[in-house]
Amino acid sequence: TESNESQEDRVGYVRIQDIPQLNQEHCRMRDPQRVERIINEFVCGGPERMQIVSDFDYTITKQRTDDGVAVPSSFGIFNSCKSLPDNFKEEIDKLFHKYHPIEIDPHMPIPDKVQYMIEWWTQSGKLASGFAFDLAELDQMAGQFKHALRDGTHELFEALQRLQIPVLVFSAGLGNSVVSLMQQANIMQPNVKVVSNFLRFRDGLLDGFQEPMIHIFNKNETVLEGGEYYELVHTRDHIIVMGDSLGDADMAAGVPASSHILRIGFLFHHVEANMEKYMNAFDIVLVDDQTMSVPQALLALIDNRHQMRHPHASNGTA
Ligand code: MG7
Ligand code: MG
Repeated sequence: TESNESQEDRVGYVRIQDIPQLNQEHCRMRDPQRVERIINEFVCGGPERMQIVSDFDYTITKQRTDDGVAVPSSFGIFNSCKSLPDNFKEEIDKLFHKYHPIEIDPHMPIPDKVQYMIEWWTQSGKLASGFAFDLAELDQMAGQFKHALRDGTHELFEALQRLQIPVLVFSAGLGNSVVSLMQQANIMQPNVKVVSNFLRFRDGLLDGFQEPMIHIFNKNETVLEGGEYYELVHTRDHIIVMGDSLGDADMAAGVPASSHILRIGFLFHHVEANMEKYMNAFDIVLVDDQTMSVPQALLALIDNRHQMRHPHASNGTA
């Protein structure tokens, strides 16, 4: 019934209502028009302009598994290694009970929290010092959770690899666990880079974490500035950001203002209490969604248009 030709009438324009994954009951959007506009920018711009920035813990891994088995965080995987010194677990738990309430305190201003978080990561690194540690034990622990990735993670990473879209996995957790789990799950491909805290060894003994420290409040692209990865992606101005914590929404801070950023937030805990904040921080909020269906659907749209324009393009297997 609309008579005037607008952008929306163009052949190939994608509408939210035609993307089933975005019309599910548990998929919420504060501003669907904005999401629709960005999706069309992504589809028109093609894979060459895309990059993905994703959190790891409870974003690539599930928040809830079918068998009800709790998935440990990347720090948790390390902390449960049996060969750690007797007092380690006790001391690391003390730190957790001191600092975690500060991390989630809804009243304390962020600048005050930053100091505490730096203290926490620093003391944690000090505890992880001065004893021998065999990384094979960490591999063995991490391997137990390689099936705890969101449904569709393999397919998503396969598509990202085929389309040569860089993926930054940005974690304030323990990078060794992240890489080990992703390797054992066969998703640690050449287009994937993990920026996180990695164990450091000195004279055969553990010596805390390598620098720079990545904590929950400096987890954004500004910590990468000038680095190799930054060079690779700074011209890719179409960005999908994925995370399960509010702070994850800012992971692409530091990219040029002209960029188009689509933020996907996985909300699981205290859904009602958190809904408003998540709706404000993320463009798409997925409530208790343990799949990669939404990012997969977006990638499929980009992929399909790309195939139409370049029907003979390499499929990446050559
Ligand atoms: N987190 C931060 N630190 C630790 C630690 O030493 N042990 C454990 N178990 N957890 C820690 O992925 C980032 C999350 O990891 C937690 C130093 C924090 O709660 C943070 O949100
Ligand atoms: Mg997380």
